Amino acid sequence: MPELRAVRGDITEQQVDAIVNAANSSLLGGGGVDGAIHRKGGPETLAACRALRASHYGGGLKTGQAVATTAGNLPAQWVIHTVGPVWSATEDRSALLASCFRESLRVADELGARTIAFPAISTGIFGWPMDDGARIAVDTVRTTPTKVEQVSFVLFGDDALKIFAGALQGDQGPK
Ligand code: AR6
Repeated sequence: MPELRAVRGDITEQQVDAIVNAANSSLLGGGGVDGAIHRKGGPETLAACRALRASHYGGGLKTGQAVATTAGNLPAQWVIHTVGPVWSATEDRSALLASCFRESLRVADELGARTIAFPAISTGIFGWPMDDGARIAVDTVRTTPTKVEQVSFVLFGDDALKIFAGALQGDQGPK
């Protein structure tokens, strides 16, 4: 069971083995976390993503799946790209969001990563409500067997940090 923590910050600055990218299925970049990671990762990361598209991921990466590349110029060693679901008010896509966290941990184990940082996947451009996204993130990481020793949730704002800190405390029993 890894140590879980919530920190305020920019995921591209994390000194961890692997950072997780809230990507899209093209794997070729976008806005939000994805844009920031590609800007700082640089040409090596983009080239690795292009190579994935040219090989096993010709059709792109499916929602809920994860795949790793080099982190290029980032302080981390690897970027684990995962594609979160777009929020829907009419369809329950929670299993796909949970799958992003589970699959990212599986890939981290394959790499031998011991420390990993997640952003609040799907809670930006993809519109997922932060409190529900935090609950799914924390519950999934808590219930996924892994060799990872430390999982950091890296949140951009104070509100998100508060919500994740609450989700982390929530399961520790009555206060
Ligand atoms: N560090 C940490 N958290 C961040 C950072 C950062 N540098 N930048 C944004 N956030 P988003 P999504 C927060 O939109 O919702 C892209 O175009 C942000 O405040 O990055 O999964 C992709 O290519 C929010 O809480 O990811 C996809 O098309 C959270 O990270 C699409 O956006 C996630 O926001 C994915 O959308």
